[in-house]
Amino acid sequence: MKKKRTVQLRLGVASTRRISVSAFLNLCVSIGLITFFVGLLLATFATANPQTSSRTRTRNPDARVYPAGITPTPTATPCASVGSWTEQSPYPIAVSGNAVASQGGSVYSFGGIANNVAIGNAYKYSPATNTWTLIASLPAPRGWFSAASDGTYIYLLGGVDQNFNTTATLWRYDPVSNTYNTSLPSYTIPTYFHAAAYLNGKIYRIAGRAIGTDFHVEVYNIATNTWSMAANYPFANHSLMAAALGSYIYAGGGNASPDKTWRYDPATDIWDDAAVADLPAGRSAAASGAYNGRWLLAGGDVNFAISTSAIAWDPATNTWTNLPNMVQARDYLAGATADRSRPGWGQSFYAVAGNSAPGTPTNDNQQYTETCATPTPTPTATPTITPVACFLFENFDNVTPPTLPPGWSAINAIDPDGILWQTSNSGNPTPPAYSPPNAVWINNPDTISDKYLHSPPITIDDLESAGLIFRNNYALENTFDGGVLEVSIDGGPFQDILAAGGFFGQGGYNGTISVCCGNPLAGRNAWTGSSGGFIETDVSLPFSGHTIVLRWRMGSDSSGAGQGWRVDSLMIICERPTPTPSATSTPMVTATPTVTATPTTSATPTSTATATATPTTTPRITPTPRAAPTPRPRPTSAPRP
Ligand SMILES: [Ca+2]
Ligand SMILES: [Ca+2]
Ligand SMILES: [Ca+2]
Repeated sequence: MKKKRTVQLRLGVASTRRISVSAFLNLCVSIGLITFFVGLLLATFATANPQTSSRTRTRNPDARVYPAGITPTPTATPCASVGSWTEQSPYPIAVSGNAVASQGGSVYSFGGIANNVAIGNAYKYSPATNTWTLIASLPAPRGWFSAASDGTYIYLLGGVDQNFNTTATLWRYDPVSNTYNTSLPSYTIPTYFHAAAYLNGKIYRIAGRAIGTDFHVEVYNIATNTWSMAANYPFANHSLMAAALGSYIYAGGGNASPDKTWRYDPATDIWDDAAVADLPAGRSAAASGAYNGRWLLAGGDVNFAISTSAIAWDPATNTWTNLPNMVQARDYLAGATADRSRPGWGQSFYAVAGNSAPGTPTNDNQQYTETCATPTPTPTATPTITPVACFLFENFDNVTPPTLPPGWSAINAIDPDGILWQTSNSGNPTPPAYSPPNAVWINNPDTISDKYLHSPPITIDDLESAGLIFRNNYALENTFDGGVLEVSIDGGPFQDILAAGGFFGQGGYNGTISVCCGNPLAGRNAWTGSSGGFIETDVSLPFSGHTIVLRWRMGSDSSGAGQGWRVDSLMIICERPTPTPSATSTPMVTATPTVTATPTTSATPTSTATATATPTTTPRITPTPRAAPTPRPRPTSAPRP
């Protein structure tokens, strides 16, 4: 039987509503200016950012550092500019063979080889401020190793130590506490020059250099804290690259058959050659990651020479495309994708450090950014954008509870009580709504359940990157019951928003659901415990060119109830490229300057946007944690308020 804590932390003070969203929706509708709405959202971001919380694991601390002065829209960049590389603030030290991962909008780089020895230095890069900051050093020096993030922690795998002894250590870095957990189990075969990736609760260590060259694939299950073997990589290989996209791990390149690529399917435990086209040229020791839905490889050794070349593989067409060349040719570097400024404003890929020649490390920080996913900027392209395509606002206030708004639907995959997601204007958890009177709500029964809330389809066209903001009030049995956000892309199966490539800017998952007692979300990161009233959750939606359906999913286990989960004041906004100067007076042309101007004004406390939209200036109250008894299990007939 499961052992449960009897006391659940409950945060008692609700955040204070600052903007009347419903009133503003009416304004938006009457004026018909989406861009004005976007301006309000920027003001909302700016005013919400100073929020602090005493809880320790609700979201990444970087979520609040986005400066309001960042201009989200690139200045007059024509859409023909598919992507470009620029040097950003240099890495603090010259290094190669470092391990890089991103989490919560920051890029983290660990260790590496400097002066021909492995080092322990580690740094965090914040794209919003273009600055590197020192973080806690590795527990011991490491080089030629790999990092992967599960959205909560960064896992560091193997590599060589200061004596070039090969290790199999698994360390877990916690960005919130800036500490390392060194008590996780090591994997079996010590390696360096391996590849690593995170997918669906598991970390993969793929091949690498060992005593000889290794072909094993070891899988760390985060929930069970155990390693197991997956199907072997098709041949022994090292200095190869990997990335997770969708439901698969992709790996390829390396020192052996350097043009070969493979797709690993965890469901079948099979490495598939044909599922991913082989590389146009042999490549090894490159930076690798998922970017804008594709597998990006940057630099490395191409045909055995240090290269500036960058390529991307598109799963939709199973083809590799040449990207613009990097600024500097580097190998034995590493990279990761992170938000440029804040969720929804697009992402960049960062290729950090690397060698300019054998044994010659550098401190480059090369940023690849695609400002426009469509390479053909015909003059008619801009006017044909339909502004409503990537726009969703829902405050759940224009219906009578328990009715859902049009386009929204609820279903229980495991239904012990017949209670579906529904609108609600009273009851627990309190407050009942962020924008009164209604929020959407689901109960947390004391038995196994799996309850879905589906959004209407949202089309994010090729010229946009999208972000989701919603208000999130959950009181779910801590670590045993929880909620997740999932997405279906173009009618495909639902997957966790993080697995699909989304990122939380703030208010992300705060725990892992226990595997003990039948919760359908067992082992997954989720919202669990109590948010202490409504918090803000921001999610980037890097699904340009796709139609998505969002799913809020509550899963509960076999005993122990909670008050439930509320979602309110939900908005999806999109970044649009600045039109070319030749574009005539379409609404977009006049609208864009408003968008770019708003962040600047909102940087000051007396922002006009804030003043217009906010009738009250009550400062947000920092919640104070206090212990309260776990809510008593309620009869199933009672939960609907
Ligand atoms: Ca292949
Ligand atoms: Ca509402
Ligand atoms: Ca439970």
